Amino acid sequence: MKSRAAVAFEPGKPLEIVEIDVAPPQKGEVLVKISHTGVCHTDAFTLSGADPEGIFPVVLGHEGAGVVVEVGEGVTSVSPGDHVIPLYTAECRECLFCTSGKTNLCVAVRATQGKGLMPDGTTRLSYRGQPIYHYMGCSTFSEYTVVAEVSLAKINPEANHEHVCLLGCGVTTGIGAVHNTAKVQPGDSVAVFGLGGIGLAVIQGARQAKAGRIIAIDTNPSKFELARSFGATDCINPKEHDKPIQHVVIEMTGWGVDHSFECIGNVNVMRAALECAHRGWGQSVVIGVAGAGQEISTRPFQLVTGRTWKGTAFGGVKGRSQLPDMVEDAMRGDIELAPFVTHTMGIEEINHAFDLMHEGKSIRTVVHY
Ligand code: NAD
Ligand code: AHE
Ligand code: ZN
Repeated sequence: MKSRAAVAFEPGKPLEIVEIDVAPPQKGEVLVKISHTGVCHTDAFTLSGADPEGIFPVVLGHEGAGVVVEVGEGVTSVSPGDHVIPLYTAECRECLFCTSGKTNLCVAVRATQGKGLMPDGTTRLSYRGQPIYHYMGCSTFSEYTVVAEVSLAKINPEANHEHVCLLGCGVTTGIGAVHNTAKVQPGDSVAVFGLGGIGLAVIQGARQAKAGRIIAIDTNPSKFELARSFGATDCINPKEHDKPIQHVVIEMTGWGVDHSFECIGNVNVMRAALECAHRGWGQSVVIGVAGAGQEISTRPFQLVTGRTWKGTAFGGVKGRSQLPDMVEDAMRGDIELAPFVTHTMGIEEINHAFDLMHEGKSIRTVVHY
């Protein structure tokens, strides 16, 4: 079938809106009509060429919501008409990782997903007879996309897709990092580096966890108002200080914070986030994604003196099991999604969404078909 799609033909170039061909879903696969998709910084990261797994031409997008159109052979957990959120972290419920009880990092489709392919090693997307690669198992920048059954969370059909698409990545990642990865406890102090969709979701999660002090840090002070409304108690702009930001946080708190979160993808800030964690027990969670060849470093003494460095993917959330309940939370108002949506536009304007992100003017742009 034909589908309107925003295709990244080359790294560093604007997306092109074209009509691509989408082949029918094969065994264990599902054809989904995407209604809305958020634009996450990771889409921009891969488009920039910095992603070691970046492969072109590709249909990016991984923060979507839509409706099942057709299922392939053997698919039992969803049917045509079901409302779904595609998952870039699958949940097969059978692999070593799914059954470990320790992680959400399912490996059922991860190897082929990283190569831009469906689990059988081929692609369902093409343009003028040439294959187009899938992205993160989702490719939500196409109106119709094919996704593995294990990569779909079935959600309440009453949910507002313009909002709950953000649970496909940004908001779930931030909130999940607080509850599943850091396990923030009432009264704990928190520092959040980077106040985009991820950092603001961390702040929302920290408030849910009844954290005490929540220190929000960004070089763009226009983000502070929303950060305060989500629960930040202090907002700091590193550009207004002549000492390293970790020293500023330590001076504000005495010995540092119980938990810090890096939500930017900057390896120097990852170091600062680790080093502002409390002596003896503070932990720092890396959420931001850094480009090919970049590495983190610190003095080992920072770890010897009791700090822990952690990371999280999709906030540790098991998508098929836990995302439907998070959608219910959002419908009840226990997760706030509307304030994240600063812009909405049609797929034809998607390059503007990337411009707004790079200019620091948006939190999330939601694109509709
Ligand atoms: P975003 O661009 O919307 O937000 C980033 C924020 O960081 C901006 O507000 C920007 O002003 C701020 N910033 C930039 N440099 C800074 C600095 N030196 N000091 C302080 N603040 C600075 O991005 P986003 O969509 O919120 O994503 C954030 C990061 O999280 C990205 O790296 C993205 O790829 C990653 N991510 C990871 C996961 C995961 O599962 N681990 C999921 C989603 C996104
Ligand atoms: N492909 C990159 C890494 C990109 C990355 O770390 N992605 C995050 C999700 S970002 C969502 O916006 C993630 O979940 N990673 C775990 C996984 O399995 O992909 C690289 O460095 O190769
Ligand atoms: Zn994302």
